[in-house]
Amino acid sequence: MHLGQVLYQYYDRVDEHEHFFEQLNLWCHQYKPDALVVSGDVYDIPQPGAASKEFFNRTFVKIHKENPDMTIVVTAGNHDSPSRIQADSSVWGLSGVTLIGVPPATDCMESPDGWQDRYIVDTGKGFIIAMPFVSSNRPDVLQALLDRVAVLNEGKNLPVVMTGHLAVNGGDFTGHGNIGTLKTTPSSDLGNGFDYLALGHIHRPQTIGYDINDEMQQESLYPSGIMRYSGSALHVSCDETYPHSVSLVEMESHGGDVKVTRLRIDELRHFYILPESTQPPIRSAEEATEVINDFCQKHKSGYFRLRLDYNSPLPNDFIQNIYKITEATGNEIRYNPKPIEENRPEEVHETAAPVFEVAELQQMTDPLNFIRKTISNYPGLDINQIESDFAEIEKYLYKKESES
Ligand SMILES: [Mn+2]
Repeated sequence: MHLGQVLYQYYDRVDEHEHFFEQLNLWCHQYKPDALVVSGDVYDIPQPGAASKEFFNRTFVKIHKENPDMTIVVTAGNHDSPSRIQADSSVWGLSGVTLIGVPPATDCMESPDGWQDRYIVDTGKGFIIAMPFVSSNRPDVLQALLDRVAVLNEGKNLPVVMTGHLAVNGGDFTGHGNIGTLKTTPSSDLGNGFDYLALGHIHRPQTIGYDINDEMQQESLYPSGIMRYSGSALHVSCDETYPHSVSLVEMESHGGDVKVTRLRIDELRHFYILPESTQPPIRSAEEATEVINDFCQKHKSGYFRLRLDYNSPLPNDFIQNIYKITEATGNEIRYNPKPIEENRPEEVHETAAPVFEVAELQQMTDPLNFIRKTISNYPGLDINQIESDFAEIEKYLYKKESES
């Protein structure tokens, strides 16, 4: 959900999230699902502000109150603090909302059976294994959870759902930047025994192993055992040009067919690149003003990013004009200040260091791998120092994880 996200260090997205949850709540009333499952990245940052926490509380209390028979399961993603999400778990449990932040302990496989039950929700109509983000692959743990459910499900034959927050091999990761920066997991490491693996982390809705174009259909019928990303609630960047949706999943029994209906999300603000790719890039302040004014007249809302000609840069103070124009629209039209530059001379292209921002590193599951691959572009950085810093942070996180 990425609650509390701020784009371009300037725009909060509260009204966009509100617009999304209004639709989600209506769908809950309309389709009366037995369960609502959120697979990670509740918040955009590990230490969300009071306003974001208040938003989560208000929204989920409302959804729960209006749909009291629906089980709600929410797990932490890589953007969340496992222990902070877990800290609220017992309070939410009073309202029948399962909130899971901390994954099974590193030594859980040495403990007798029973630890699994903290992660298993029996809705009476089916089982949900609520697995939060784990920084390493743990196939034995996932299989132990599935085996435990198999025992509980004996003679019942109810559908089994498991959550996961990771990038699975074979997925389409458009919108996640350089693919080399994503750590992916083979699907064979995710265990056997689920009918539906509800995946989070990748923003594009898709079923692993099936044609991505199927996403344009409203409904699909799959055999049991699918792995699917429902996709993010909101577009997170200009690169996400595909439609976003909520997956309505229907299953009769364990091992039976899985029907997926895509509920298309109406977004308050879309992302645009100006001018369109059929037009030449912008070459002057006058051209830019015209393009932006034209856009503001045609569109009530949206995020836009400019395509500029590298050889005729805009004057430095032009950005103030842009904000003047967009602010007159009452914050409905928003500006991405990182332009796309075209017609860069070859040699500049070759020597230009790829610039990455902290926000981009946060989107990666394996930022260290990305840094290793691009380190030659940053002569000022010492890879050994960075590696040892990462190791120290990882050690600290493991310690925190096992303490909670
Ligand atoms: Mn994520």
